Amino acid sequence: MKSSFVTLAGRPSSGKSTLINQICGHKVSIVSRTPQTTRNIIRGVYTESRGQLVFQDTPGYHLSDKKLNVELKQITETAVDDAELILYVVDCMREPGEEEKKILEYLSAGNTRIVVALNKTDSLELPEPNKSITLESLGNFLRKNLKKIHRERDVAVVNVSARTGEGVKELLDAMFEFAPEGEQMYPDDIYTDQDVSFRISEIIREKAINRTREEVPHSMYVEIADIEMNGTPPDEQLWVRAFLVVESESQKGILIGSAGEKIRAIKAAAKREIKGIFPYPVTLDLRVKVNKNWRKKGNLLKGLINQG
Ligand SMILES: Nc1nc2c(ncn2[C@@H]2O[C@H](COP(=O)(O)OP(=O)(O)OP(=O)(O)O)[C@@H](O)[C@H]2O)c(=O)[nH]1
Ligand SMILES: [Mg+2]
Repeated sequence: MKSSFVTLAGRPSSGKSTLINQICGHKVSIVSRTPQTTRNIIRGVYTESRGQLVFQDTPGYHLSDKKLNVELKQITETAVDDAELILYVVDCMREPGEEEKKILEYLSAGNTRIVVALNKTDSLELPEPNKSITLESLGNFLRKNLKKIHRERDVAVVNVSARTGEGVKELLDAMFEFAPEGEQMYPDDIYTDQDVSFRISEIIREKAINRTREEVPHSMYVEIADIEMNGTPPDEQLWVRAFLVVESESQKGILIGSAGEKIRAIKAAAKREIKGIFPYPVTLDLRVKVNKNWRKKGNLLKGLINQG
């Protein structure tokens, strides 16, 4: 059987997490319109008759000197360096800017086989698509840059829509073609190996990101203060006490909202999703607190990005 770790790479918001979720058939990694949503290496498992692919989602590759961004770039680079197979996700609606060129430089310096997913092809059907680039010219540009080191047979380019699933079958064909023979790494029914506490914290973070704007999504992290499983099967109940942590009192005010409206909406949305994932009732106690300048605190950052 075929068996491989597949490391995703690409700019922020290119659709890496959406694609993993589409392939694995489950919500494995959180998604938002805000760039730099993913902050951890998150695994999603896809198993079928040809074999098993273990996808590793990564933070979007973003050029910035800020401490958090530097740490995120570092974990993406390490994951790419260690990769068995790379799935490089490119937003076909965006011109390849400085970041895309840096990623190409980085990817073409290694000799790992690469499958390029030209993503968001569904957007080409919008009334006013970006006319300055075509799928063909973008594909050629990427192939040309990756071919510096890679032999032609080590790069495949596939057009997909992570949102609709169009092209995902062809993408899987290309990945199974490149994947080595090996042993199955996870049982058939496992689609992710994230622990309960991390998954819950990510769901809360997604619901908060999707209800805030500008700097607030980047200024948040989630702290699970307590998590307890009470009762005995089949009457177990999960009890969670969590904090949405922000950098300032004004951000705290935004997250709480007028008369607590915003935090209640975040909590309700998070509870709905948590309920759909775990087979037991969940009680969530969610509050907001401030940790000034947390994005400059090295140990805290390392702890946050190394969970999962
Ligand atoms: N139209 C369209 N939108 C997509 C597609 N894939 C992803 N998106 C949207 O693009 C945005 C970013 O998606 P994510 O999956 O969070 O992107 P990401 O690459 O994981 O982003 P980071 O974690 O920030 O690096 C979201 O609003 C998605 O809904 C697609 O195939 N078509
Ligand atoms: Mg992501």
